Amino acid sequence: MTDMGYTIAQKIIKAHKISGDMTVGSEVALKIDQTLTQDATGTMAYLEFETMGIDRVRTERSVAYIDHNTLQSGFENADDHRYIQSVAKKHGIYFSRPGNGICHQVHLERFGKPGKTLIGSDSHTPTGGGLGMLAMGAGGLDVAVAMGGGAYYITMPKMYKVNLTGKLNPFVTAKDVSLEILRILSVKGGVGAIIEWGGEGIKSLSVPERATITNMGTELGATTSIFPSDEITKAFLEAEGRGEDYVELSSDPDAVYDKIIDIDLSSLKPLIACPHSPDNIVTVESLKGTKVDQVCIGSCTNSSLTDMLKVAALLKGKVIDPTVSLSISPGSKQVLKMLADCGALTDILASGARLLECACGPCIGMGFSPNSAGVSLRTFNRNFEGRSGTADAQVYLVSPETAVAAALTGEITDPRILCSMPEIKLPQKFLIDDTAVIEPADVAEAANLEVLRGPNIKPFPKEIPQEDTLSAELVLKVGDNITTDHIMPAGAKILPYRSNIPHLSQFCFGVCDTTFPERAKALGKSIIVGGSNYGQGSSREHAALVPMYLGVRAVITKSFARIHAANLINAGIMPLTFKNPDDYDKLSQEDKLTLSDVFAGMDGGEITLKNETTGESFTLCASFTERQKAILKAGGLLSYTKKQGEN
Ligand code: MIC
Ligand code: SF4
Repeated sequence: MTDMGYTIAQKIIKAHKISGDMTVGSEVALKIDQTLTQDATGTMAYLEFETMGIDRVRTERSVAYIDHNTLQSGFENADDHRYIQSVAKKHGIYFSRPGNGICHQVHLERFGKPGKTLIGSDSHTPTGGGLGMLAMGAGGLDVAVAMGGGAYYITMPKMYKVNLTGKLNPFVTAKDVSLEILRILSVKGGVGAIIEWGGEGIKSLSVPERATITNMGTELGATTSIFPSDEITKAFLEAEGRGEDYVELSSDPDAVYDKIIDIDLSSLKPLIACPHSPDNIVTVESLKGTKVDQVCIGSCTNSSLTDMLKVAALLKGKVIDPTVSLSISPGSKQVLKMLADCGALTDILASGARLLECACGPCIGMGFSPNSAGVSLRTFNRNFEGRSGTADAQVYLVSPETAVAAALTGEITDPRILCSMPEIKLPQKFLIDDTAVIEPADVAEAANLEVLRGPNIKPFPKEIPQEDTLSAELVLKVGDNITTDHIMPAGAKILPYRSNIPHLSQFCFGVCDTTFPERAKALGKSIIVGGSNYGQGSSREHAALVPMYLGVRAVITKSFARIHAANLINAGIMPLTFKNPDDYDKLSQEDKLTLSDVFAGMDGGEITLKNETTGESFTLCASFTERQKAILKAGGLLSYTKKQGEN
């Protein structure tokens, strides 16, 4: 670091740094104040935590949420909920019951604190950046280690700043700001960076609006996004009865940024992300008239009280188009109760909307899948192919205002032509009711508590140490921007098996090639090749644990998304990149490959790959830290952590 001023993120990193230096690209170990898990990644994270043999979490606050797998069409999800509840009680973790809301929304309301570090086993953990937290998505194993008091390692990111000027016009929203930055930067544009939002324009954005923006920063591939903590943050925390959690936080005037982007809020129009990528952006007016079958309002991006009050006001006294199915999932019990108390819920129901529970729901394909080839407009953050549960659905991402306009007219409609925007006043005080958050047991009681496990919970797969020579077949070659939804699909049918890796493995890469699991298993040892931004999207470590179970030993790509690369290392799989990206074209599926002198190569940062089928050789980048090399040699983070404990 220089003697220049600090950005907000650099200040928090400096205050939490355990080791490492803050030069861009270096590895920094951070002390983690808070953790969160959700149920789709939580079961595995707590199984990993239990394996570490630590009695009680060592964080300031750890919370286990149940919000993803809430459709209980068999015993599996209910068993997982019961397991998480019992493990939380025993080990010092707060438990947010099913129905209490989506982890990111509830955490923002009840637990997030400016200036603190938070990691969560969910890629949208950066939602907390709306409150001035350094909040990052991570794999379950990293969260387990942090719960045990261990450091969280990040590669020191570059610092980007987005300067907002002006004010949003009616019907143009924080969601449109998120879509605008995706239009500018693309789904790869934030990789290796933290995005700080500032400028005069942020003064007109409430904390939930800021959280919409930091939430969707995940789709840029950014390490995280963050807003200053200011008077607006203070007012929000006071309204949540948590005024004492406020601290002011801003960047130094002479802070240095690697990139500065200016956005004039008053110049923005309602935007829409077209299938199948969040950066496939056009204006809503350009798609005017497109027939819509389904509209979904909710998700951790757009389910705050403000969002829902706007939706209710726009629906009031109207009935939705008879050919459209509209779902509303409020983000939390707090939001739902307040909607009910002020009568807004009645306006929503009277319009013909279907009320879903306060959970992720359709966002992760947990019900409410669109009809075949259906057009679905969603206020969510991801529209990856197949994610909705309907393989040929066309999913678009929009603001709540644009969503209502489509629900009323039956077609994509610019909301600005609807009516005038009703004035929405936020309450001075939110309704506070934490009865759905169960406190952990005290140490004495905890010692006698039993952890309740179900038959669907299978042991963690066997970790296999890397060897000095890797000879294996190229089992699968894929293109650019492969998401973790491609690698390990979710949805109502598959999600119940998140704690059963052998069962889950049948679905691996199902979107790309249904023969993959069988072929990989038969080979016993294999290599995957991908294009750029491989592993973008969800933080699910299952996208690494399942390939590990199927025998994948290395993944070679043009570039990786941050969390997935870390998850691969944690699973003992080598993430390697082509030194010359054109070498990607020299490899074909079923080629026999050899990587020799792997350990010396890791030390030197380069490994030679020989394609035995064509006879060609070329260089792969293998830049790992000492810790990462030790993890790979041990076969994964769990074995590494156990070994550390033995020493
Ligand atoms: C998602 O939005 O893709 C999820 C489901 O929340 C995931 C977590 C998971 O796969 O369980 C995420 O974003 O990390
Ligand atoms: Fe849940 Fe969707 Fe948010 Fe993921 S993106 S946490 S599935 S609401």
